[in-house]
Amino acid sequence: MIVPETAEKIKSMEIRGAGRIARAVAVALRDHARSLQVQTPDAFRQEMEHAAKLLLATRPTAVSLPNAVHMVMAGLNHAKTTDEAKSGVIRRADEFITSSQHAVEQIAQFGASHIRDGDTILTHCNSEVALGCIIEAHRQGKKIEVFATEVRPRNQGLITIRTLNDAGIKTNFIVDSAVRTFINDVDLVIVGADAVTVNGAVVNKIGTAQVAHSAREARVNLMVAAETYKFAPRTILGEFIRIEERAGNEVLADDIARALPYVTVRNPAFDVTPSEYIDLIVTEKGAIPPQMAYVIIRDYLGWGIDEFHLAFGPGLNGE
Ligand code: RUB
Repeated sequence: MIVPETAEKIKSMEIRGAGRIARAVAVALRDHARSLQVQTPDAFRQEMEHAAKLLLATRPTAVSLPNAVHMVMAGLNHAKTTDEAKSGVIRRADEFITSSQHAVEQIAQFGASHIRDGDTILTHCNSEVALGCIIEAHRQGKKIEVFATEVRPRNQGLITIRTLNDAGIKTNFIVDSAVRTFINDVDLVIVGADAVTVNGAVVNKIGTAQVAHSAREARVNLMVAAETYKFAPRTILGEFIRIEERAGNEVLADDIARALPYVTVRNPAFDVTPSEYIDLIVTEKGAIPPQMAYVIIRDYLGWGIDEFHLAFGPGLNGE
């Protein structure tokens, strides 16, 4: 049962944020593998693929989701018996969960080193890793202040300000459209990512591109905190990241909308910030300029590399 339940929670956003989604998916696949009572490795694989499909269909944008599924399902490779397949999946899932938690901690350390004593930071949406950097800087005794946006329509900013408040960090809560007004008071913008493409563009909560635009105009640096499993291997092949568009009633109540027949509500959940607006992407492997996204994909996301070889021949490094 855990798979349909997890899928439903991801769809409804009870489980949300790219990293948490990825870990929830790994847990669901692991527990599903544990509970399966099938006789043959083929039947086991079929059941696992069915579960993976259900999870993959929940939200289309966060690349951490297919990356996590792929890493866990790799546990099936070379398994000759059902027991081998089962233990392979369980081991891969546990490895993913542990390395994801470790990545979040590592990014907090690296990210905090880019925050100076006295900095005012602006963040948009609710990113576990972006907040990790801010909280770590505060823990190190740096005197910082934060501007956090409201994040219409789902108000993820409320989660952000609670977390910052609990950490004892001085925080200003602003509506999304006030970013331009306050950007001159800000030293650094830190956001998370749902996906990073091969050309260093970052897909994140709707409004991030506007924040980045304001930051660039005001000469304020923008740092993205993103684990390597948020990088999108298939963008090497020219694939686009699908931007989720959610129901209009998240923005406008149905009864109001019904009375406005000429009005259509558009509700994209994410937008794309081009690499020119990004100064640094902090990953658990270190901080890189966005132009180096290809290297992260090549070196740390093995999957799909065979397909790249088929498409392009040997990699740039001659492998
Ligand atoms: C969440 C969002 C977050 C990223 C990164 O969108 O855009 O900035 O997922 O989060 P939603 P994290 O609320 O629609 O899921 O750093 O926690 O992985």
